[in-house]
Amino acid sequence: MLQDLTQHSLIDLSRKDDGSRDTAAFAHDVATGLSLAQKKLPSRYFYDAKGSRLFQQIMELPEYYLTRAEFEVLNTHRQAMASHFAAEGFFHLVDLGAGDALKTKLLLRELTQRSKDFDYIPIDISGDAMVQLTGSLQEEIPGLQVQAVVGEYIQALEWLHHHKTGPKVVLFLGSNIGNFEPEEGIVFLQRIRQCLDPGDKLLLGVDLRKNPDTILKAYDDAAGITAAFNLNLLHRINRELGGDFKVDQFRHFALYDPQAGAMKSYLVSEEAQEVYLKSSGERYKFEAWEAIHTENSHKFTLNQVEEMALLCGFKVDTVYQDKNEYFADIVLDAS
Ligand code: AVI
Repeated sequence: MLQDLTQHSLIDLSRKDDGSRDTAAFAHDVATGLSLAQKKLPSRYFYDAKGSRLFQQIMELPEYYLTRAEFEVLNTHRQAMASHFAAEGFFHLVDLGAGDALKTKLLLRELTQRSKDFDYIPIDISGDAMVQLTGSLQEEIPGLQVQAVVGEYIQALEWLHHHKTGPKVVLFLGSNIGNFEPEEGIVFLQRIRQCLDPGDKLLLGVDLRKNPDTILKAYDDAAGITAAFNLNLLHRINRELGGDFKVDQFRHFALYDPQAGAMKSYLVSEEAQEVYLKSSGERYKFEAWEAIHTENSHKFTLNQVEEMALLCGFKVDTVYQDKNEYFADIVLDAS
C-alpha cells in the first residue's frame, strides 16, 4: 500500500495475509518456551493492543526513570545533536521503533528550525502508530518531509538501503537494545551496520548501570502496572492461542543482577497446576513456585557500549547524558 500525500507518505512492508503466519510463529514460540526445563516466553509478545497501552502507562510511572532521563538528554543536547547531524548537508533521519516519536519530536523541531535539509523516516511494526504519527507531524511540524514505513526493523532498513540514497542518521532510542541478549544485540547492530554506508550515524539510547534499588523499582512499581504488563502475556496466550492459564494464580517477580547488569522479569506459578494450549494440543505442567522467564532489560557501562560498537563496525563519536548520568544517547559513526 502506498498512500501519497504531499509531504507525507506511508509505505507498508508488513505481510499482507490474514495474520495466520504471525499467529503460527506466536504458537510455535510459546509451545517451545513452555516445553523447556526452565520455561521462557519472548518479551516481544508483550505488545498486543493492551500491552502497548500498559507500556505507555509504564513510561509515565514515577519509578520508570528511563523515559524521563532520555527526554532530558534529547532536550538538553538537541542543539548540539542537530548541528552534528546537519553538518554535511542533506540526510535521512531514520527512527527505528518510532511509536509516537515523543522524544524524536524534540530533535525534529530543532532540525526544522535551522534548515529543511533532511527528511524523516519513522519505522514501526504498528501501522496505526504510523498513521497517527504522520497526522500529528502534519499539524505540529508543517513542512516536514515524512516517509513512514510499516515493517520489521531490518526489513525496513534493507528497503531503505536499496531505495534511499544519501547519508543516513538512524535513531534506536529507549534502550530497546537492552531487551536483546548480548549476542543477539551484536548481531542486530551488525545488521544495521550492513544497511549503512561509512560516515552514516547511529544514535543509540542505552540505560546505564546505577544503584540497583533504582533499577529494581523501575520494574516493580508500587501501582502494579509492570505486573499487569507482564501478566497480560498470559491473557494474550489465553485469547489468541486458546490457553487456559489461570492468570490470578501467577505473580510478577523482578530481580536485578548487578554483575551481569541484567534486570530479569518472571511470572511465577503460585500453585502446582497444568495449563492446556489449544494451539499445540499439549498440557504444560507447573510445580508450585515454578517460574517462566519473560524479559531481560540489560543495563550498560559506557565501556561496554564502546566495545559492542567496535565489534559491529561503529566508532563512538559523542556521548550525551542526563545530569544524573542515568541514561546515554551515543552517536556512533559507521566506520
Ligand atoms: C521496551 N523496553 C526498553 C522496556 C524495558 O525497560 O526493558 C520494556 C519494559 N519492560 C518492563 N518495563 C518496561
